[in-house]
Amino acid sequence: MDKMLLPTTNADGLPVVPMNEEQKYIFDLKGWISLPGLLSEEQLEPVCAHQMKFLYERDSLPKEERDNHGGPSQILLDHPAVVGVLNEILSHQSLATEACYGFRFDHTYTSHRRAGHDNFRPHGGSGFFNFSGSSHLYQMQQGRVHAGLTRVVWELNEVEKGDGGTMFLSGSHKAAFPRPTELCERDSALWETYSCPAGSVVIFTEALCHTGTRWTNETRDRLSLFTCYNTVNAKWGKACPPPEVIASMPPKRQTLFRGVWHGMRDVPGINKYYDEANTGRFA
Ligand SMILES: O=C(O)CCC(=O)C(=O)O
Repeated sequence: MDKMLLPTTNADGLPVVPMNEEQKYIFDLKGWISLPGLLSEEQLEPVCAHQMKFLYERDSLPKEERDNHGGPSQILLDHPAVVGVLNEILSHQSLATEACYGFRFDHTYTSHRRAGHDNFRPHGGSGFFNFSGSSHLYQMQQGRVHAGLTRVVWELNEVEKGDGGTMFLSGSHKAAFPRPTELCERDSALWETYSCPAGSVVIFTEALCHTGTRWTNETRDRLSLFTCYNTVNAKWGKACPPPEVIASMPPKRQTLFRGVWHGMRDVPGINKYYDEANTGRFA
């Protein structure tokens, strides 16, 4: 793959952090990877405040901030370390330029969980064998992988061992056999998870079997964004941020919200740009 055309900086001009060889191997082997401690306290504080207002006092926010990824939370969308991973596992080279990401935003939600909240519902797996309409697919060639629908979980509060972070059946994105129910019960030794400081990211292919579980920490809530990215010409979730929110972003970040198509030849015939007529909004 010619990597020269992949963006080398994010929308704020920060250098993209490419995946190293160990990270690539772990992601392909397990189907997920964690990137601990990506945000400083100065970055984290306004993001957390924005998420809480978005959840509980939405009308108090200016219109251009009324979205999970509005206002201060837009920096999460294309954090240099996240772009580095998505460049490697998801980007479609022929739709990427230095000014335009080779992948697009799919959908997101924010989850604020107090002790006792339970989201145990294992789903997914065997994505290597899925056809493309599903989006939950995983492909690989010698030295290269493609993860279709990819989830980036931002953990905005610390997650300690036993707290109840997302759990993964590592390797199940390539599983050939149906998953036996008893191997996926909550206390199965096959589940893997993570602990991390506030401001960390966990990235996984939706082709992998995964689940939430019970949040157990009585003194610290879980506050997470579950943001999905997809191939430029495919979309799984329906939602898209309001136009005012996208309009408030720098141009390269806006390319995450372009229409869902590929095309060919030169712009505007090929989907390497964002403008108000080329948006993923349906309504
Ligand atoms: O609740 C969680 O930790 C995982 C959520 C999940 O399974 C998903 O968003 O696909």
